Amino acid sequence: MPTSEGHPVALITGITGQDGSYLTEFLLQKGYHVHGIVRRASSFNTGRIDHLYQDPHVSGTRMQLHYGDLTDATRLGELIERIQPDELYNLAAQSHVKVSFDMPLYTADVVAVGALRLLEAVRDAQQRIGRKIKFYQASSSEMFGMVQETPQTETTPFYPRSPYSCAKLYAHWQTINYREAYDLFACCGILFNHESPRRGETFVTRKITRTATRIKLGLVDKLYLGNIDARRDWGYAGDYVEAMWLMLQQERPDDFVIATNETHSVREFLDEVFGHLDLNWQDHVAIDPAYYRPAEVDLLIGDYAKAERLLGWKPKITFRDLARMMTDADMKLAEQELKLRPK
Ligand code: NAP
Ligand code: F7E
Repeated sequence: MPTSEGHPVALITGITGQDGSYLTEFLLQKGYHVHGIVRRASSFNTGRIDHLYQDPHVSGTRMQLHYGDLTDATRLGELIERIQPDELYNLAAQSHVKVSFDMPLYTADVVAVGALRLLEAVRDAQQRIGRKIKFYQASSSEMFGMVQETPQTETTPFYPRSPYSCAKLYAHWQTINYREAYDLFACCGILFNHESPRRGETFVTRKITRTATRIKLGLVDKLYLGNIDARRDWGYAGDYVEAMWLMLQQERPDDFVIATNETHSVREFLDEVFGHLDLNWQDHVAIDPAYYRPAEVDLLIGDYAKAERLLGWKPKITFRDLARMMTDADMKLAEQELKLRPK
């Protein structure tokens, strides 16, 4: 290792997550050799990347998985030293905002200190191998929290409102600090919410498309939600991973907002999804305060002007197309469930 044979080498933490799966597809198409760090679990957690799996015994394999965890500095250092990636994408996180209120210390360990562990390992490995390892940090629009100006840009002051966003802000500033202090090629992508049929099922968009399609087929009757007045800038994950890669192809490292420049409420997402299914969401949605957060982010809307100007990036999938894409994909899952259900 590395068995790159002329291919650029990428290492991805969080390869089994939504973004990790789209980024792996993207990089493989670009000719990269992709290494991914996977957590050990008692059942398989590679469902999102199984279609990309290549038998390591076959020569020419360009995707390899390695056990590791962002809480384990020794392992991270060893993997970076051995793989010697050209580019490292840090996508791993306890990424659920509501869960971060239940598990603040764990969230900080993985999200905040985890990023620092990687930055230290990169700094160390670079000195040994004598060349740069480009680093991408998955920063988040949640860092804007109680927004200080609208729309939010790279210069908008941060005001985090959850253990998750406080941890992301720590990782964000450490990434910038390592760039300035040690000349690391390190970029932060401040990504606004991005969704897809591979979105985790407890995030609000996927929870809605998954349950609405099951309601349509009579598998369940109710959808329980929290604050449906919250507004987000929702884009498509497949569009957003390209922006991550573009950041690492620039002459100079920098930070970028990636967004759609539109904001929609959870209610509007319900309108799109239930409307597409010829249903009225008011007949099925009930509010359960258990889904409220101790502190909420009411409104997010980004401005991707800098990314468009310097990276030539802009989103392709609209809000309506995203809602329909997710609904259609979840309808297939609901149909399978109906078929397998005992009569
Ligand atoms: P996701 O689907 O929740 O995936 C998170 C990934 O991190 C999974 O592969 C998960 O592994 C892994 N992971 C969790 N804890 C870990 C640990 N201790 N050690 C190693 N790996 C660990 O998240 P996503 O939506 O793809 O988001 C990717 C990144 O972007 C995250 O850092 C997220 O916080 C950030 N972000 C996301 C959005 C968004 O809207 N999606 C917006 C801004 C920023 P398992 O599969 O085993 O759980
Ligand atoms: O909530 C409201 C909830 O959990 C969106 C992560 O990827 O994006 C994501 O964080 C809104 C919130 O995403 C339910 O209160 C109502 O206002 O889908 P979400 P999030 O918290 O915005 C950012 C950019 C990240 O970085 C994060 O990693 O929807 N909401 N009812 C609900 N949310 C959930 N999850 N479940 C509900 O029942």
